[in-house]
This record gives sequence, C-alpha cells and structure tokens, in this order.
Amino acid sequence: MKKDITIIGVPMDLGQTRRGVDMGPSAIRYAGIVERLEDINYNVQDFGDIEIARPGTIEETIETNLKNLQEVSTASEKLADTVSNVIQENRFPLVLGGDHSIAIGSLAGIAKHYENLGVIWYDAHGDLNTADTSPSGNIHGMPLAASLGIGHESLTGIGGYEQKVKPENIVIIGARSLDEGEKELIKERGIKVYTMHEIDRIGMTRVMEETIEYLSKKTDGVHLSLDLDGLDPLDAPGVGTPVLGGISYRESHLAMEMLAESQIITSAEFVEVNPILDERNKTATVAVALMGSLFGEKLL
Ligand code: 4U7
Ligand code: MN
Ligand code: MN
Ligand code: MN
Repeated sequence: MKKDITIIGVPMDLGQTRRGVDMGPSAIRYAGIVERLEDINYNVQDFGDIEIARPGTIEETIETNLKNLQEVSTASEKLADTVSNVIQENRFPLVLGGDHSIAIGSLAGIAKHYENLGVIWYDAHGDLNTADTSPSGNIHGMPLAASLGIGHESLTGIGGYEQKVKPENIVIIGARSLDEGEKELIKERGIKVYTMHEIDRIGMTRVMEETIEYLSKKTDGVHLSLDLDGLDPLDAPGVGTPVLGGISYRESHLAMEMLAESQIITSAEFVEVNPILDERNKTATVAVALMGSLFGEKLL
C-alpha cells in the first residue's frame, strides 16, 4: 500500500508578482521533509528542481494580458513529463512549489494515468480565473480553470490534451476570496465548495468525511493541491496572497490525518510557500508537519 515517494521541486515565481516564492522548495527541504518521511519508513527520492526560466528570457510571441505566459507554459510541460514519469515508475509524486501555477503541469502529468481523477483544492482562493475574469493577470489564480480546460490554450493544452479533471470530481476547501467570474463558474459547472462558512458551521471532521465519501465513490485517484494560504495567516504567514480568517493548523492537521486514514490520495503538491515573507521558516515547517500527517505519521 505504502508507495515510494519522489519529491519534485518547482522553483516557480512567474505565476504572480511577489518575489521569493521560488525559494519555497529550498525552505521546505530545509524544514526537513526528506528526514520526516524517512522517519516514518518511506523510501524517498529527491528528484531536485525543475528548471524555470527567468522572466523575459523567452521571447513572447503571443499577444495576451497573462503575465509570463510562455515561461509558465514551458515549465508546465517539463513538470508534466517529470510527474508522469514518476507515476510510470509506480512512485508517489510529491510536488513542492513555487506558486500555484505549477498545478497546471502537475495535473497534466497526473491526470493521463487516471480515468476519473479527483482533486482536493485546499485554498483561500478558487484559482478559477481566465484571462477574461482575472483581476490581476497572474496565472497562479488560474490553474484550476486551466485544468478544467477553460482558459488560454497555452495553459489548457499542456500535455497534449484539454480536460484534466471533471468539475464534479473537484472539492474546494477553505475558500474565502472568490472573484465574480469564479463564483459564476462554480455554479455553472457544479463544483463542490466548502467555504470557511461551512467549515465553521459543520466542522472540519464532517467536511473531510463528506469530501472523502464524495470523491472515493466516483474517482480512481485523488490529487491533493494544498495552497498554504488556505491556512490562516497566523499559522502560515509566508504566503503571497494571505486572507484573514482561514483554516487553523489544528484543523489542517486533522484534515491530513483523515486523508491518510482514507488512503484515497495518490499524488500531492504543497504550494505558495514564500520564505521571504515568512517568520523564521514557519510556513515551510507547517507544510512539512502537514505532509507528515498526510503520509500517516502517528502521535503514538
Ligand atoms: B493562489 C486572485 F484577484 N483571485 O486571480 C487573482 F484575488 O494560487 C488571487 O490561490 C489569486 O494563491 C490567488 O489574482 C492565487 C485575486
Ligand atoms: Mn490561494
Ligand atoms: Mn492557490
Ligand atoms: Mn496565494
């Protein structure tokens, strides 16, 4: 049951405008991810980092308001290939960001191995924008839309196919900052969302019970895409787009333990760790603790 793990670093910062998130993979390694997983008896291989172009080094030939579109697209293809090879080797891909635009590549590499991939999007945001709805032009606000096949073809076509995930196989957890276009898309496509309101109201235990029940019935694999800004900025201050009133560390810890118990997770990524904005590497440390729980670390 317990798969060997391959860690893939993606020092991507082109999907947004705050410098430092490219150092996320280093910060997470420094916080001891490899040792943490080895301590619970995993075979862990560190692939190292995917090469990311510096902004402006690829000549932009496409007219668009999306920032660094070609650089993000090129990196996404590389990441998709790498992740796909890891799955081919029957290993568990654990992707470390980097900004959330990397999910476009992760999902492109993962989804081709499943008939019906499920996705848990743990985030303050929906990441369901397109060039038309985005208030910022930042691609890290678009990866879930792109993975549904909605948006610019340079993002939706990664891996040579359009739809990586079906709307009914997605669960968003922790949402509290959704743009108008995102709200419309959620309603139109029937995407399941647990906003902070539902988490407050029914509690994380029930949110996760329902999520696991909902996804395990109809999917043959589930990708966890965890944006550290899903957590409250008090617990995870080192993120580029913090939003007040988030999921606590304790609730997140519980969520990861419940996912470990359910054994539904087949790939994962932890994104948006920015050590420059952090307090003594707290956010990377939280990320590593959550990964420990996700992979079955026990207190006793
Ligand atoms: B993240 C935003 F307008 N929605 O599109 C946008 F609020 O990956 C934020 O979840 C996106 O951190 C945040 O720029 C992207 C904004
Ligand atoms: Mn976010
Ligand atoms: Mn995000
Ligand atoms: Mn963010």
